[in-house]
Amino acid sequence: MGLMAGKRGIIVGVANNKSIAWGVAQQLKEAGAEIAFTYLNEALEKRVRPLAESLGSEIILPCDVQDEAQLETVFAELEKRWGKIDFVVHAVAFANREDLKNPFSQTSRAGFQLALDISAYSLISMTRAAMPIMNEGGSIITMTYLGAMRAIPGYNIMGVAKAALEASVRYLAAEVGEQGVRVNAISAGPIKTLAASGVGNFNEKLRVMEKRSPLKRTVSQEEVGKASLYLLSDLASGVTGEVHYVDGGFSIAEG
Ligand code: 0WD
Repeated sequence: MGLMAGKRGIIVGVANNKSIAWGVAQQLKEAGAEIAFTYLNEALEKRVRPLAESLGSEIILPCDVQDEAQLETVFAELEKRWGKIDFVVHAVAFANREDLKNPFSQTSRAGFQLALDISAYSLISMTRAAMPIMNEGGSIITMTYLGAMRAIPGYNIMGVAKAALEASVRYLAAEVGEQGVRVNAISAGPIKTLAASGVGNFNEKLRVMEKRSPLKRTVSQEEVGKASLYLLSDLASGVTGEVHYVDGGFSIAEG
């Protein structure tokens, strides 16, 4: 019997087989979880559907987190099919390319709103939509980055969005704890994915990790998946409101 046997939940944020969310999905499946997936649009559906089906998933739904009605439909569908759920994985983020490239003070108001809406507000709306069907002992996780804490060149508006995301984790955890639900974030080191391709100097970030992190290497989707399994399972039943680093120790080492 796996750690997640009998547990059901949803993963939002698989774009392709390089996605961090896909690393999480594989670990959860191996541990016995039943998983529903979402895709952002039809182009991504072509990639997500076969991946989801390869894990035996039967619930694969469209979900643009900016569309409140669609988000509610997703959770209504989960209620119809399953009644209750045990976990939510939030692994989405977005910022306009020019807002990542331009000097930070040039960030447009619209770009600020877009990045914060997709990357941070969506955790709030997703938690709101999920809570009515979350079992006691349920767990919600999201993905963040060190750029929330430090001014990392090229991360710019995403750093502000991740800071809002991390604060939201604490406020949500404080609110839903009474219902026996936990909310945590994983702060992952740089991993080559579709989203990462929009961040300037990304290869440089990987090289710096290899040089300066205590483990002297980068981390993998699989390693983020294993830490996610811990936070989503009963192994972490006493842990909530945390930002858990999976970065080879980079954040504690001298710069
Ligand atoms: O180095 C990295 N890759 C790190 C990523 C280090 C630390 C944290 N993270 C975070 C990201 O900021 C994000 O929150 O992990 C999360 C997952 O990102 P990922 O796995 O690196 O990237 P990717 O495979 O691209 O998945 C993110 C997906 C989007 O992909 P694209 O590239 O098409 O934007 O988020 C989804 C989309 O599928 N997404 C949305 N989903 C629903 N509604 C939306 C939206 N509006 N916008 C983007």
